[in-house]
Amino acid sequence: MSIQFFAFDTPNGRKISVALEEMGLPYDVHVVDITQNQQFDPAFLAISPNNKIPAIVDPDGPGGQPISVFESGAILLYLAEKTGQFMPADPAGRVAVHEWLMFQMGGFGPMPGQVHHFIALQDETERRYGLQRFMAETRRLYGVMDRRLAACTYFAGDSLSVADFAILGWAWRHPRHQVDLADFPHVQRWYQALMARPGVARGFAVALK
Ligand SMILES: N[C@@H](CCC(=O)N[C@@H](CS)C(=O)NCC(=O)O)C(=O)O
Repeated sequence: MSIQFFAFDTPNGRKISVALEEMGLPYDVHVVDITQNQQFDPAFLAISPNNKIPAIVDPDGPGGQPISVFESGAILLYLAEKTGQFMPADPAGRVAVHEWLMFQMGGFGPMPGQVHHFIALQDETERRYGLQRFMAETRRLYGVMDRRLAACTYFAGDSLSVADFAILGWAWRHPRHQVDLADFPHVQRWYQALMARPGVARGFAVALK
C-alpha cells in the first residue's frame, strides 16, 4: 500500500519527495497549501500536531499497523529503517548520519530559513539586522559543510545517506539565501553530484503545489 505524503514545495517537503523517489517507495501526494493555512486543518493536525509540513501516513507501519510520522528528520529516519536504504550498517556510520541529520535539523534549516524571512521585510532597519545576523550564520554553516565534504564524499562518509537528502533540501534554496556555491567548492561538487541523480531529479519534479 502506498505511503500518504503531505507536503508543500519547500525545502522540508523536498527532502521527503527526494527520499521517497530514491528509495523507490510507492506514495500518493497530498498538497498542503501553507499559503492558504491548510496546515491548520484539523485532519492535518491529527497527523502533524505542530501544524507544519511534511508528514506521512504509512498504512504498512510497524506490525502491519498504520502509523503517521511528522518532522522531516523523523520521517527520513523512519523511511531509512523501513527500507534499509541510505543508512549505513556499521554503528559508526549510523552515528555520522545522526550527527549530520541533527546538524541540518537544528542549524542548516532554521538559519537559512531566517534569511528567507528577513530578506522579504520592507523595514530596512529590521531587514539589515536580521540579514547581518542570519546570513553570517548561514555562511558559517556552509563553511562547516565545506570542510566535511573536503574529507568525505558524502556527509556520513563514503555512502549516500538520508543526511544528504536533508541537507540537499536546504542547499537547493542557496539562491534564495544568497549563497554562491562557488565560494564553497566541496559543497558545490557534492550538490552537483546529487542533483545529477535521476532519483533526486524526480524528487524535485514532483508537483507539490
Ligand atoms: N522541523 C520541521 C520544520 C517544518 C517546517 O518548518 N515546515 C514549514 C514549511 S518548510 C511549514 O509547514 N510552515 C507552516 C507553518 O509554520 O505554519 C521539519 O523539519 O519537519
